Amino acid sequence: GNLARILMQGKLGGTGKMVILPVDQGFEHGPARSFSANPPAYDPHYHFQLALDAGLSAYAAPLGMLEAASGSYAGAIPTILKLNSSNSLATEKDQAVTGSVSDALRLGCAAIGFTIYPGSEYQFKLMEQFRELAEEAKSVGLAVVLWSYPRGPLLDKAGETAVDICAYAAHMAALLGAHIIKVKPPTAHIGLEAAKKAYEKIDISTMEKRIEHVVQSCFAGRRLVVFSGGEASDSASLLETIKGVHAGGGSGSIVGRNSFTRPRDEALALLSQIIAIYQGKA
Ligand code: FBP
Repeated sequence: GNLARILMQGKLGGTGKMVILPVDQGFEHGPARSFSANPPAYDPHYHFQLALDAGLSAYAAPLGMLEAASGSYAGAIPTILKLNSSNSLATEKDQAVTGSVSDALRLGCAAIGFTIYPGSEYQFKLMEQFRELAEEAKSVGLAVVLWSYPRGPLLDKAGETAVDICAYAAHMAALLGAHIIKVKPPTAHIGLEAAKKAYEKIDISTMEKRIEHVVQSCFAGRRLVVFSGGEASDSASLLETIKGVHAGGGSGSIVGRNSFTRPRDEALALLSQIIAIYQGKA
């Protein structure tokens, strides 16, 4: 059904791997931080066209972004309607519900997307909101993508990507019933004191090993786990991380800022290098 639409789309169609373009950063970080480096990116049409021309698997965005271009691009590429959003003016580690399953159906989306912040003081509310929306989405045949981003009083910046915290967040996303689980690339340190002993026997020395561990934590590899691109960085270090994701058995990448903050030609070149990694050609 709809999960297959994502897995059959674009240059990675049929490989079991995917590269997704997410453009919710305008909401999360503000328009200038997101789009001023490459002004054509202020236009919602730009992102559909970029995802299509790059041969990506899907495009994810909040309601207004999809609506503003759906007249021209409906059906051209599978879309993921992001159903909740945060913003940089907020002091809480929380998200507002900003779309519905019926919006996703009306716009012909393949999936809904949702963010939880495990560790935040709002985590249980976010999980309960997700449960309800995921149940509704599945009942009408939509796929379910969950961004699981640890955040909150217990975690400093390093703790948010610590390998044990990342694997824990990914596992909770699997338990919550997500079809596609989205986390940040894990770093080689342990965030939760109580987990230290368990990690004495787990190899977390390389990105490949850490990815393997996160994928194993998602039902022994029975779920699709994709890793985000992160803030704009140099191509070499991004590609290095993505090679680790591929080697460790990750199902793909979600690359937002590293795509649309670059001029279009550079973005297309970088995305084709990323796709080549997942095709096993790099
Ligand atoms: P990027 O590739 O730009 O990191 O996009 C992935 C993403 O999950 C976006 O969907 C989201 O807006 C952003 O990262 C959130 O990042 P952060 O929580 O670090 O501000």
